[in-house]
This record gives sequence, structure tokens and C-alpha cells, in this order.
Amino acid sequence: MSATLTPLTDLPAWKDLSAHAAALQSTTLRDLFAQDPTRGTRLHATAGDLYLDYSKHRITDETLAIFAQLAEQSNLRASTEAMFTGQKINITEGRAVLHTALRAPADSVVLVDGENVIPGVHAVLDKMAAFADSIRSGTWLGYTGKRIRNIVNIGIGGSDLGPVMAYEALKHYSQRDLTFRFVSNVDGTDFAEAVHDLDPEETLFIVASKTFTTLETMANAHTARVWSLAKLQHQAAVARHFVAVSTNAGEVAKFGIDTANMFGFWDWVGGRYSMDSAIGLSTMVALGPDNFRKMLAGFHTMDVHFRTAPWGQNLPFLMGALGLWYTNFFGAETVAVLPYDQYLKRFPAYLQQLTMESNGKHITIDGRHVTYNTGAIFWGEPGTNGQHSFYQLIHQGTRLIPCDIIAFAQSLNPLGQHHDLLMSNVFAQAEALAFGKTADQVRAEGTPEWLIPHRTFEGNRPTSTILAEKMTPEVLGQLVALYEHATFVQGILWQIDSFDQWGVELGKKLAVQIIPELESATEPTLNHDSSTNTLIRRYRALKRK
Ligand code: G6Q
Repeated sequence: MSATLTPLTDLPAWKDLSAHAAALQSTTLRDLFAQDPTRGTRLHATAGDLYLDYSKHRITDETLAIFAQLAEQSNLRASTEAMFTGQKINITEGRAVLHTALRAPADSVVLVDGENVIPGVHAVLDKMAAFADSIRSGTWLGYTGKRIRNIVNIGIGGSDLGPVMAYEALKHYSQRDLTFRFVSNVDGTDFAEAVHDLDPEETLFIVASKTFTTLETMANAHTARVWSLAKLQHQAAVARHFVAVSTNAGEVAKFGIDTANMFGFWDWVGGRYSMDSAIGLSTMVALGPDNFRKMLAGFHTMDVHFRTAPWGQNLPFLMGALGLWYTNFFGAETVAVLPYDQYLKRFPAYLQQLTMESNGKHITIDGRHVTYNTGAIFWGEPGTNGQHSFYQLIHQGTRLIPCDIIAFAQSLNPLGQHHDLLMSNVFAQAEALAFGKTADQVRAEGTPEWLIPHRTFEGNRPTSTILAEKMTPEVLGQLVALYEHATFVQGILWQIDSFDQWGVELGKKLAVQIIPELESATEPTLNHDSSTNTLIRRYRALKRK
């Protein structure tokens, strides 16, 4: 257990923030922009290729100055160093948290239990690169001598969401004569639909599981082996059609995968922080080793920025602080992530795990129940689609929903006017959310008096706009690392362990207990609550029909 901390709410900066927030409650974004015409040019920060405009937030210079004090009083700098240098900051699991080592240059030194982990990281990257090249060039052949054309990643949670998000985000850079599919759900439909048009002779499965014991992944991997062998007939075919990404060589061997075709990683890589480890093997096969390394370089750029930039210019700090500001002082419950880039369609889902599994905690690292809200609910869809569905609630609903808008100046698919049409919506939405439309403006348009309240927009809805030149592997790395570190900042300020996930255990254990109750040939004795017992009995009756 960690030493006792001064509770967050007892820190002087927290008290200052409370008083400051109370004083700012009735100040609008219109007021703030009117008071300072330079606000829009001043309140921005850059890191790598990312430009963050945070001027459309309900903050002043004083807000950030107090947050910087909160960072000092929370020892954020020391905690950041503790993470980067391999101290066991995941205290409930007794583990180091070193996803930053996965993208550190080869000459870096990062010690865990006295051993430099960097050579091992680069050895795995080299092995992944050789494998990726052999698939991409067609020298790795299936059991019957055919080229591999289809790659199916089997994994769930951190072993799925990063790979599928990165593949979609960087599809433009992928080798187009290879087909990629991702199977995660234990619902058989996921596997069946993923392979329904694939030929086992040309299909390679990457079984991605840190533990190699996850129920869903093992069920899908066994089904994949049956599906492959139904056509390929010989057990020996498994070695040509299955590779593993895991930390558990014993279980990989038991499954029948040659451990020469296993790509390892380490217990200091958390699942939701693993897309840049060997878990990213499917990404590397799709993009090629050079692009994968560019993505890692992008991550590293943001790592260096986060570790060294002053708080006032530090993108992860600014985004982390803004999240706290609305969650703890303005009653916001959620953050909408609105990428104006179709390639980022899985980015909100990826961020849901990163942020909510990390910061959805109510016990502090020294064992107290928090007295404030922690992790916000992250959600979102690509623009402009969301504008025609849920934006109504953001503009005129009763809740405050801070939004992260992500956009690129250049399209990877320039088609006529499309990109300017898309980008006009980026700027228009942020402007409308911030400044709205007053009753007087609506009246001046000749709107009947009774309709004016319906057509008035209060505005004062905060947004961050993140702008980059175009989507590249480097930029994706920067973007993901930005959110990783913003999540870390929040976890430190909230005094929680952002790197464990005990909350997912209970349901898993109960499911294991329930399986035989669903499958037994005779009516089982059920000892759950009356609702669960009734539902199980009804399921058993319905499935027999
Ligand atoms: C992430 C979690 C979780 C994990 C999956 C898959 O931080 O730990 O989402 O990634 O449960 O675990 P395996 O990789 O061990 O199959």
C-alpha cells in the first residue's frame, strides 16, 4: 500500500480551484472572448505535429496557473519520472508501467529490477519486422504452399481495440492485397462473419493475448483451429497458420503454436497500453515495419514533450486538467470525442477503454473512498455523421458535454470539394457550441416570438480543437500518446491507480460459474438471486425450443 497522501480536496490548489470555479460559473465564452480579443491566438499549444486550440474553454490564465500549482502539490512531475523510469507505480498489481519504453530509441536505458529492458523491446520489434516482411512479400506460405492473403487478429480488450483502431486509422498506408479482420467477441457471430468469405489455405491467425487464458480469445482461437484444420487436415498446418502474441510461452505451446512464432512482451505493458508492443503485430503486417516504426517515433515525440514541456504548454497536462475542471467543478459527466476523419472511426471506442478502464476507480491509492467524481464517460462518432444525430443534445440539451474535435488540414483522399466541406463543419460546430445564437439574433431574422426560445442557442459549450496537417503513422502515435498521458495526469491528480482493472473481475468469475448451469443436461440447482435464477431457467427453456 502507498504512503498516506494529503486528500486531494485538502490541497490548497484544490480549494483555490473551487473558489475560482464558483467565481467563473456565470462567465460565458462570449464574455471571455469579448474581454480578450487575443484569446484565440494566445490559448493554444503545440506538440509534434499537433496543434491544440483550448481557447474555447471556460477558463482564464488563472485557471491554468492554479492547475499548475495543483500539479506541484500532487507531485505530478515526480510521478511522471517514476513512470518513465520503471518504478512500480501500478501499486495494486506491484508492476512497473512502461509503455513509454516500447517506443524509446534503441540507445535508451530503462531499468526494471536492475535490467535494461530496451534491448529486449528492440529484439521483439526486429522479429516482428522479419515476420511482417515475410507475409507482405509472400515468402511466408501457408501449409498447402499458397500465399497468405488474410490476417485475422483474435484478441479482446487491449489485445483488440488498439490493433483494430490503428488498422482503420492507417488503412491508407496498408498493403491493399492483404485482408485484415479482427475477432474479439465470444459471440460466435463475430468469428463466423469474419471468416465467411476466407479460404483457410490463405488465412493466418494472430492470437493476441497477454495471458493466453482469456476465455473469449481462447474460445475463438480453438474455433479458428477447428475451422483451419477442417480444410487443411493436418495438425502440422497449425504452425503455418497460427502465430501468437503473448507473455505466456507455456500456454502458447500447449495450444500447438510453435513458440518460435511467438512474439513476446512483458508484464509492465498494460493491455490498454499495448498497441505499440507485439500486440500491434497485425498493424505492422498491414503497414510494414517502416511505418510501424514511424508510429512509434510519433509516440516517443509525445513522450518527450510530456516529460519536459512546462505545464502551461504541455498538451497532455492541459487536456488532463481540462477534463478535471469540467468533471469536478462543472458537473460534466462525459466527454465527446468527435474526429472529423473517417479513418478515426474506431478512435472513440479505443479511448473508451484507455480512459474509462484506467480512471473508472473510486478508491485512492492509499485506500480511501474518493469524495469527488473520477473518470468521465468517453463516447463519440466521426463528424459529420454525429451532427445529424446526437449533436442536438450537445447544443441545446441540459447537460454540459465538453468535446474534443480532431481534424486534419489535408485529406488522404482529396475528392473535389469534400475536404473543405468537412472542415467547414469542424470550425462551424466549435463556433456554434461556444457562442451560440442569442434571442436578439434570432428575432432579427424575423422569427415569430413564440419560436424564438426554441431557436436560440445559449452557446458556452466548451471544445478543444486538435488540428494536424494530415493523418500519418507519426501523427497517430502522437495522438494516442497524448490521450495516454492525459489519462495519467488525471489519475495522479485524482490519486487513483490508473493501471489496474479489478472492476472487470467479478463478472468474469460469475460467468465461469454459470457456464455449467446453462449446459447441464439435468435441471441444475441454482443459488443466485431470484432474478438471475429466473433468467437462467427461462434461457434454458427457450434454447430447448
Ligand atoms: C486492459 C485489460 C484488458 C485485456 C483483455 C485481454 O488493460 O487488461 O482489456 O487487454 O482482457 O487480455 P489478454 O491480452 O490477456 O487476453
